[in-house]
Amino acid sequence: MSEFREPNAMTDGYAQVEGTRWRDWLKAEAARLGFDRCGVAAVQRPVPTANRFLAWAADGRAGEMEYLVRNADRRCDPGLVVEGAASWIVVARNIYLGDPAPDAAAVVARYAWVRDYHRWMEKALKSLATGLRAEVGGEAKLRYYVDTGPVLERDAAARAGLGWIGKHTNLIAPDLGNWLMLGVILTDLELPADPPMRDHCGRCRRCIDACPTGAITAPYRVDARRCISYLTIELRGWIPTEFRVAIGNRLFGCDICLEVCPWNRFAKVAALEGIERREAWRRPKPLEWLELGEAEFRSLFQGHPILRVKREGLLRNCCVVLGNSGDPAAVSGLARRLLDEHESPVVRGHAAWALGRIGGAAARAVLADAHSRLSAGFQDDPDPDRARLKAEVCAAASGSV
Ligand code: B12
Ligand code: SF4
Ligand code: SF4
Repeated sequence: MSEFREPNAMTDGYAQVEGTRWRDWLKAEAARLGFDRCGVAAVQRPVPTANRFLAWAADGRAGEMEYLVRNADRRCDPGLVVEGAASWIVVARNIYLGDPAPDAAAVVARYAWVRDYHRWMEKALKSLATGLRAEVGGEAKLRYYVDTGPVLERDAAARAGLGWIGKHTNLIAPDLGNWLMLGVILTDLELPADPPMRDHCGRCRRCIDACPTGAITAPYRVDARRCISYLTIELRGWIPTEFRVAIGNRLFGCDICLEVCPWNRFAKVAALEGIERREAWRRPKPLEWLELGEAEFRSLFQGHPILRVKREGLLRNCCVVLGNSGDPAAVSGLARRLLDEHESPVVRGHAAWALGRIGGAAARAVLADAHSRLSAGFQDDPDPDRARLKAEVCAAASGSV
């Protein structure tokens, strides 16, 4: 909207009235679309926390999430994403549905109990952007993202006054806690900004102390390579052995640092009307999921976040959780995976590790069988996954896991 940039007192006054009207419309419409929070921040170029992001990326803390580093310049400068970018519109949706079953064999992160948030949040954001375009009656540029763009969503959310960034690096709203998913619209419209909120973490460090892998290496700093969420969702292939025990019963994602945050005493159970959810995933069944074939996997998780890890990733994670359970009832299922020559070496290798952890005569017999089948050509298999599988079996069979 070019008239917004006229250095003219009359026009500027008009723009402010219009901007306020649009912002009010936005908040009401966002609420109607089901969002629990909506706020506006002025775009700054580069974003004031650019150096934090660049240092994080330069340290290698993004691990294999190379896409975060590849477009670092755009992440730090919204003007490279939308020409003439002037405002962030940020929305948040509460996804809290209560807690996992206390006696569950495994835990799936809460956000994955509901249909993939990218889909329904993007749909609602598209409606919000389309409505705003009609409201302003102009050629406004409006680009919306839910994880899908080169933008720092938490940074924008904090500056738009939705809450503050806690030491666990997630956004906390004082009256809702930290169970919020975010989405943003980046626009060239100049909208009046909301005031940012101050940090209320104080001297608390519960999240840092609770993290089982030491991934929160300092307040407000997460090393993704150590984070269970990264290890069980983003990382393809082999989970580094040093983290497998610490993963415990976390089958997909991790909520530990979020769970311990005292601000969740204000969390409210979300209505999430019209959004499909899987209450059964409060109590996931890793032994049953270990038996899933490709087609069954796709049909069970279609439209849900777990689809992202593909069958190989899910079965790999099931093996780790079952190994950590120490439950001898898991031996036969793990043995089937390990001895199946058509199974992926990654799943077979993690099954071997799990059998090594469970121990006992039955597990040792399976490992000895696998070892003798695989030991031919043990030293120099040219395929790195097969070579790794053999090494995992060898380590598990010799009792060194
Ligand atoms: C990559 C990524 C991850 C990685 C890395 C996480 C991380 N901490 O960086 C992994 C896979 C580990 C991950 C895990 C999770 N993620 Co994630 N993830 C992302 C993604 C795609 C990019 C984040 C990023 O750029 N990280 C790099 C770091 C450097 O940036 P940053 O943490 O955002 O920090 C910036 C600002 O916050 C600011 N800042 C940070 N600290 C401080 C401190 C002070 C004092 C100040 C002033 C500023 C400041 O500076 C930084 C640079 O601008 C975002 C979506 C998006 N595009 O933003 C979702 C996102 C951050 N993830 C989200 C969620 C829900 C999770 C999980 C809870 C999922 C789960 N249950 O398993 C965990 C939480 C783990 C944790 N403790 O962070 C939500 C967070 C919602 C919220 N309430 O904050 C997001 C926003 C997705 C969404 N659309 O809702 N995630
Ligand atoms: S999500 Fe889990 S592993 Fe990652 S920082 Fe939080 S507690 Fe640590
Ligand atoms: S647990 Fe404590 S330090 Fe961590 S984010 Fe919550 S209030 Fe802040």
